[in-house]
Amino acid sequence: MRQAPNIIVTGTPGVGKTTHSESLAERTGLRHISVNQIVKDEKCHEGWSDEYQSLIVDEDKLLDAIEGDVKAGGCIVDWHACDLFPRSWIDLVVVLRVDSSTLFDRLTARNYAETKLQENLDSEIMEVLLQEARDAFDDNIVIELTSNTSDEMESNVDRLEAWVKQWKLDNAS
Ligand code: DAT
Repeated sequence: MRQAPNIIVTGTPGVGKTTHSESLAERTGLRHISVNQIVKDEKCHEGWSDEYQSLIVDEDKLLDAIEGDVKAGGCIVDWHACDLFPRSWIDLVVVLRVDSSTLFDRLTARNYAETKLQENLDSEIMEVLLQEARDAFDDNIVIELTSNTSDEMESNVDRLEAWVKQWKLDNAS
């Protein structure tokens, strides 16, 4: 049994996964696992895709790389995909959402190329990652939070911190 919960923070690039995960890790002592960073550091990829302008992730290698940490509990897994993680590993899935205009501004600030920017805006509008999370995990562990403003982020992190505290009380051995 885990002594601390595992949380996935997911959503379209630019919604605020890293910012939320770092803040929540600081407040709770949970460990932020930036999957992007692990893919690069542990070379869990099969090279670069020109079409998607991103690394082609080797999912088996990635799961092997994080399995030990995640099974021990207390991890915040920050990535734009969630359906590859075994259900038994995960206690809560947080799907962050933003308005299109906000996402446009954030991805433009990151110098995203036109096609990649449009694909991500479409993905957010079509709720692709929310649907993916609902298909992959029980509905009662998937929550959708908006991340347009700093105030919203603050209240999201407050809420998640309270959830972690309650999980620990409920699961104390
Ligand atoms: P992601 O990890 O999902 O790609 P991020 O955490 O790097 O996103 O955030 C992208 C940018 O948007 C970054 O400059 C911080 C800013 N940001 C994120 N969430 C925000 C929020 N709720 N309010 C204001 N700015 C936010």
